Parts: sequence; C-alpha cells; structure tokens
Amino acid sequence: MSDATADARAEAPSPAPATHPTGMPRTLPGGIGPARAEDPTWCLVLGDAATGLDDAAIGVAEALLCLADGAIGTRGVLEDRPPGATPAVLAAGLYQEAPEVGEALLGLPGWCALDLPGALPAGRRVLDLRDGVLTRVATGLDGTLVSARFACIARPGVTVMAAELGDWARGEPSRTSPPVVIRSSLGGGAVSTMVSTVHEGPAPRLERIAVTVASGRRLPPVSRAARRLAEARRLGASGLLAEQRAAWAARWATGDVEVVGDPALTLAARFALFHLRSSARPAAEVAVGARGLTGPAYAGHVFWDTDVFVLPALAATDPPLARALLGYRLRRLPAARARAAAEGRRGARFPWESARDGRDVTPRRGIDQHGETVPIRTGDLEEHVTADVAWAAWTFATWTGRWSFLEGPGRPLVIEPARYWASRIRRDQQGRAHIDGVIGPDEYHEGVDDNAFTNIMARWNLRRAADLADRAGPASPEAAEAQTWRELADALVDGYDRTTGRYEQFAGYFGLEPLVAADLGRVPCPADLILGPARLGRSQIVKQADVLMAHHLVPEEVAPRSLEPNLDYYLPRTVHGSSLSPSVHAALLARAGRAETALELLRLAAAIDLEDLTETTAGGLHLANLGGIWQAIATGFAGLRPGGPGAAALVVDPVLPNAWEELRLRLRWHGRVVRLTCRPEAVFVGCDRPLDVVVRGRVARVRPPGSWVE
Ligand code: IFM
Repeated sequence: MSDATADARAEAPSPAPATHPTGMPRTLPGGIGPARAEDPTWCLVLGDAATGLDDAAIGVAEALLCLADGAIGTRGVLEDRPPGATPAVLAAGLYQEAPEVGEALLGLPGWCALDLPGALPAGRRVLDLRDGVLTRVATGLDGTLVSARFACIARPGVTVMAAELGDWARGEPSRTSPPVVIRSSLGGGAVSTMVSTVHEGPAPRLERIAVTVASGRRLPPVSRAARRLAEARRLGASGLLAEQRAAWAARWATGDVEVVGDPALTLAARFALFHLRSSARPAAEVAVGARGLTGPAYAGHVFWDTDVFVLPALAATDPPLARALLGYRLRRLPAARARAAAEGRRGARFPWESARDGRDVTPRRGIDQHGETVPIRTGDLEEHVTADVAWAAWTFATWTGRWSFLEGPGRPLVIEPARYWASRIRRDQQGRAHIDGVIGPDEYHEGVDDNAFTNIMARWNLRRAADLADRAGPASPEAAEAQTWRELADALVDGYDRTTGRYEQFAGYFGLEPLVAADLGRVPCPADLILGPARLGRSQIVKQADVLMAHHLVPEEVAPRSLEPNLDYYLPRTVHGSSLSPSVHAALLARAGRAETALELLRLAAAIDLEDLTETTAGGLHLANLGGIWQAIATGFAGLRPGGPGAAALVVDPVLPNAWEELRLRLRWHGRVVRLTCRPEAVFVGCDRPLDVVVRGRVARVRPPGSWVE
C-alpha cells in the first residue's frame, strides 16, 4: 500500500452524527460525499450561519477561501454576488495589456453564481484543508443555502459545486452553458464552459461542473474544454470528490507541519502549505505571481518572492511543482539575455517584475499618499533577483538531490547570472570589486553602492557557477571563465567589519540618522508613510530583512558567528514594512537559539493574512509570507538544511519554544518521504528508504520505517 493510500485511509471520516453541530448535514450538499468532522488544526472557519460581512471582510474572505489548482484560481466568492464582492477567476500565466502595470492577469468568467432571490448573509464558511472543500451554510430570505465546492487538483481547470437550494431551486434551471471564449490582447486566452443539473424533489439540489482551459501562449480550442467537461461529467461530483480527497491526502502525506501544543499555529502552517501547493501544478512552466491566483494585487507579476520564498517549500514537499517554477524562469532566459545585452552586459539579467514573456514589467511610476506621481526605481535597480533565480535552481537541486538538473537543463540559471555579475562588477584601483547603484531588499534606500545582500548573493552566484564549471571538467565551455569568477568573488566587498561582527547594509549606511523602529510606533508599520521617502532614505530604518536575508539564504557565505551581532543590530531597526520580513527573522532567531522571540515573529507572520494585519489581504494572499512561514518552521525551528559529505545528508537541529510539545514535519528529501518528530530531547526520523541524517551534530544512517536519534 502506498503512503498516500495509507494516509487516505487513516483520514477516512469517523461515523458522523446525524447533523453537524454547526448546521452542516452529515453528508456534503447533494449527498456528493460524507462530510468530515471539523478539526481546528485543519479547518479554517469564518462567520456563523446568520452573519454578514462588511465590504472589506468580503474581500479578505475571498482571498483566504480561494480555491486553486495551479492552473485556475477562483476567489472565495459568495454564490449570491453581494455588493462589495470582487469576483475573480484567474489563470496562471494568462496576462492582458493593462494601463500603468503593463500586463495584468486577465479576469475570467465566474462559475459559482446562483440565481437566488437576493443577497444572503455570508454565513458560516469552512475551508477544509484536508481536501480543499469549501462549504457554506447561510440562513436568510426565509431559507437556508448549503453549498460545497472545490477545485480539482488532479484535473486542473475542473471545478465542482453542489448546493441544497430548497424553494429557491425554482429560479435555477438545469442548463449547459455554451463555451465562453476570452482572448487576451497579448495572445492566448481561455475557454470556459459548465453544466448545472437541478434535481427536483423534496430536497431540491444543484450540481455544477465547470471547466476553464487557459493558456498565455495560444487560445486553447473549444473542443478541449468540451472534452474535459465530458470526462469530468462521467465521474460526476461524487467521483470527482473522491478523486480530490485522494489527491490531497497524497499531498499531505509528503508535506505537512504539525505543532503539537499549538493548534492555531498548526492551522496557519497548513493554510500556508495548502495555498502554496494550490498555486502551482506539475507542468513545463507555471507563473506564480506575488499573490498567486488568490487576487489581483501586483497584477499577477512574478517577483523574487517565487524563487526565494515559494520554491523551497515546494522543493521539499512536491518537487514537480518547484520544477515548474524553474521552468518559468528557464523559458524566459532569452528575454533575460536580451536585457543584459541591451545594457552592454554579458549573461542574463532577470527582471524585477516579470509576466508573460520575461521582459521587465515593473511599473515606472506610482501614486504616493499625497496623490503625487512618484518614480518606481525597483525595475532598474533591484538587481539581486538575478542571483535569487540562481539560488532557486541550486536549492531545488540540493533538496531533491537532482544534481543532474544543475548539470543539465538548469545549468544556465546559475551560469548566465554569474556571467552577468562578472560584466556588471566594477574594479577599483586597489583591485576591490564593487556593485554600484542598486536597491537591496530594503527598498527604503534607493541607488546605493555595495549593498551587502546584493554583493554577497552575487559572490555566492559566481562561486557556484565556478563549481559547476569545475564539475564539468577542463573541457567545459566555462572552464576558462571559472578562474575569473572566483577572483571577482574574492574581490567583492561586502561591508563586513570583523571588530563588531556587523555587515554595513550598504556603503555609508552606518552614518545615517540612527532611528530605530520603536521611534515610529509598533511594528509592522509603513515607515514610508510616517517619515516620508526623503527622511526615510536618510535614516537607518530598514523595511525588511536585508543583511539578514544573506544569513538566511546563504549562511555559508557570511562570516562565522556573524548572525547574532547582525540580528542584534538590524532587528531593532526593521519595521517589517513588507510581508516578506517577519518569517525570515523568525527563522534566524530560531537559528540563534532565541526560540521565544522567534515564536513571536512567527505568530506575526501567521497573522499577516489570517488576520489581515496590513489590510492588504483582500488583494490576494501574500504568497512569499506563506513560503516564509514554512521556512521559519522547517529551516528555522527544525533546523533543516543539507549537510554531510556532498550535502547528501539531511541536517536536523531543532530549537523548540517552551509551549511546543513536539514539532512534526513531513517532507521529501532526495527522493525519500521523511517524517520527523522533533522533541527537546530526541528526534524521530521516519523514512521510506535509508537516509543519512545529522541530528544535533550526530551522524546517523536511518533505515525504514525509522528510528529515534538521541
Ligand atoms: O518582492 C516584494 C518586495 O520584496 C517588497 N515589496 C513587495 C514585493 C512583492 O511581494
């Protein structure tokens, strides 16, 4: 029996009561399958049967309850389309021309609307992360609506809804909607079709199966949508539900987090993994925007968020999804090469914001809080993304053990950025190497020289490219360049002061106005709005992890024992003005052994979307933060990283806060399925094939089904 099947059985529902305490019947609406008992570590619950939501809360709920399959995402819209709703169906990689932002994800026809006599309260909605089924019980207008819907991850593009409609069924005829064709002005497009079947009788119910096929390259044929619909109809809603439950059970069997003693954090971590894996699918490429398919913010543009924050969680739980993210970058290498060439450089320069074809689509202007037009310079200056893409390719190989990827198709993702840096770096008269005029992750300081993070990442990139050239032997095309890459890497300044153990964030940073975050108020806070960009740029206030980001991504590239002095210095200066910040600090605080402070930052990260902490969740979930939550737990608290000879062993080095009884993780490592139970005194390592581990410094070979390593 496969692990997946075993898990599906283990999670089979126990006998359900006649009616659920929450009003949900013991079967899902329309009897399409058994309802599962609600579990607070798996179920996100919003509202109660009779409550309404204000406009802001409607948008937040739409993002939180988005159902996606990596191809198509449907926000958690209410079936009765109340005012204030922003219904949206989005397709990965399908962009259209858009004013101001150049290209934006194209909105597609919705499939959830019901013809009800008016707007109901939002009611009680439950997203069950075990199987991705979203249920709603809403009472009003002299009746109760009970609905369930899901996006079929085993058949991307197919979505299902079942609803019990009572007397309202009279307004809802059975119908097959003719295919709707939507074309993008950039080429490509989508075809949507659906069939709704109303079953009359004492308990009238509706069953709907919808299909959306989409492509950013060429308009899919209508026949494809029709064929997919016919295939799905053959299984019917019940069959599709059974398939869905097995597919999600298989995912959870190889990627899960449980914090025993903290059900809210367990739910937050599972919520993160659920939406991360809903954002991609196994395919030649998937464009994962900063908000995935959960909302329109940032126009669906792809940032470093995808390479550095989203990819690690996928590489460690569902490698084909991570590979699809790299496929997106690989297919846009020609555009990255063209940009480097246009700037008189060699190699490839990846864009800060990317959409359909890999050209830079960062908006050039924005509007500030006074209504003034201000320039946006990240597209020109935030160059570290080029090294971040190389880091993503390397991380995929180290977590999956697939060095063949780096020696084969993924090779240019490391080599071409290194060539770019080699042609970008300036040597001074003393031979020191510099990178002038950039923006680091801390976007509050623009046009700075020798940003430590950028330089350290470029150095790391040059060294890894040289390693790859060495592995290929002296006859490799890069062998002659490798020596230059190493020399340049050694010559790059990084602002490290060995007397204090601190890195200067960029040349001149230590001389800026010594403000700290506490001077501005409680974090997170928008320091740009409080101080204004000019004063902010002259101050030491930091938006998000910058120097510390290097400690997080490439600890082997920073000075030994430099984590603590830099945490002590930069954390008080950081306002977490970006959602990418708290989780990275949580991870690093855990690595520094400060488990309780790390937990505070992790809770902050968990609240960003679940509590709409920055009032931006309605535009979509912050996917980088969701990836950061996984990293904080896996690489921070559990201390996972590659190690041992050839980086082939899994290092486990847990640091647990007092409130946690156990930290349990399921993940994939080098083709194995690994189950970890981390306790203060020992770690259980479960595996399906022999596995080398280094637990708290102790080297061990673990054989299936696993053993405790003390
Ligand atoms: O990529 C991030 C950046 O680091 C901070 N501003 C938002 C971007 C998209 O999430």
